Amino acid sequence: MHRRDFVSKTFLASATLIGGTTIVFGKFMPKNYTPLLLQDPDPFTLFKKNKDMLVLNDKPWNIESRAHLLNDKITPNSSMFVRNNGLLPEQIDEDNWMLTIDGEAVENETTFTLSELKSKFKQYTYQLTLECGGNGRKEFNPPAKGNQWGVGAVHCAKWTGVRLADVLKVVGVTSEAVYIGYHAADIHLSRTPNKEPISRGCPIEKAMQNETLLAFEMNGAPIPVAHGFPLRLVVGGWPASVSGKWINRISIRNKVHDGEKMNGQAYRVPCKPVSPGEKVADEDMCIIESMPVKSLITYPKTGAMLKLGQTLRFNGHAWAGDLEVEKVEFSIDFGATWQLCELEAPVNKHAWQHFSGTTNFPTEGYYELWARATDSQGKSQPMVLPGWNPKGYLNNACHRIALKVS
Ligand SMILES: Nc1nc2c(c(=O)[nH]1)N[C@H]1C(S)=C(S)[C@@H](COP(=O)(O)O)O[C@H]1N2
Ligand SMILES: [Mo]
Repeated sequence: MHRRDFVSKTFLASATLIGGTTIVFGKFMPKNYTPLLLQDPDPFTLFKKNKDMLVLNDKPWNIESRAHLLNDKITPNSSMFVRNNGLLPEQIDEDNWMLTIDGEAVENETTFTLSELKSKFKQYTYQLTLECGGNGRKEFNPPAKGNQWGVGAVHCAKWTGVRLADVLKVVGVTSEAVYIGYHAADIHLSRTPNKEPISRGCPIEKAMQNETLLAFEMNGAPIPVAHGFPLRLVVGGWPASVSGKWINRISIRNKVHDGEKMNGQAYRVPCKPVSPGEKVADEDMCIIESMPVKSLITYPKTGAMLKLGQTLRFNGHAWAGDLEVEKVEFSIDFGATWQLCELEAPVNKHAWQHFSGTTNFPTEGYYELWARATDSQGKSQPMVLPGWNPKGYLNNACHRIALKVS
């Protein structure tokens, strides 16, 4: 099985460790033997994920996080959702990893080794919010095909790498440059050679932003395999599909990149609002760029039981794509009245912001806590569902949790 191959090649080629534990008699292990623990690993063990996460699909792996698992200010690997369009790369050789910069609008096509990237350019660390364009898809009606994400396809980890802009300046970008497109080492589900699972990108202006990184570390350690080891493009605030994992080539294009999942209906929404269920022609669909304002209550967990008279202190995160979040409000009366939360500034551009608040409950019974964020242009989250679209993207409805006071 391919997954097994991947596991044995990646984890066992040189190491005598399983998940950080030494295989004591590893040197006596037969050459092509796969330890029992790794023969059919569950995804939680394989990817070191919290067991409360939800596996939506195993081929490709799609694993969703949950609001209460995202309470940390910096999301740890154990709580990060995984979204793969294809199969994981089968062989990852960090020492010989290359990144080629090519395309119609490159001055000098250049190939860098990973160690050249690390040594030739200044390194930066940013916390960057990555949300899948389809986060919240499961609420749309009529339903949209695709992974039925609830609220957990978002994370904000700390990425370290070099600025894509610094690399592009060295290779040279002609005045024709419009877009960049990434290419990666993952494998198409059909296993057709040269067919890519996904190859997306962004306009050259976004690529040139200070925070757009070619990252090789996440949260101070090598990037976990599922999240793009050994090299990932990280583009905060835009659909996470722009942040290519396992990248080995970036093309500087003289037109909008036309790689896999850039065309047709993928990662696009109707340019003008449509009625639910309506068919929309490809030419009337527009590429999703900056993600809309959104918030998530990460504490307490929905279903929390409170004592009457107890003051609840709650908290969460809010983000707004390329913009900042200006305010977060909460309601315990189904939106009849709203109060302001405390809101922290982002640690850097495109990092989510933390909100918190306290509230008391007048009597025993069932309550809901709702949160609503507003961006720096005055746009707020919709209460329930935003505009229906054929592929179920951009659901930024208010997050709500259930509470019982007794
Ligand atoms: N090479 C490659 N990059 C990829 C993908 C992929 O399938 N292959 N999936 C994209 C999508 S759709 C999302 S939402 C994010 C998910 O990132 P994560 O798995 O680190 O959470 O990665 C993006 N980058
Ligand atoms: Mo995605």
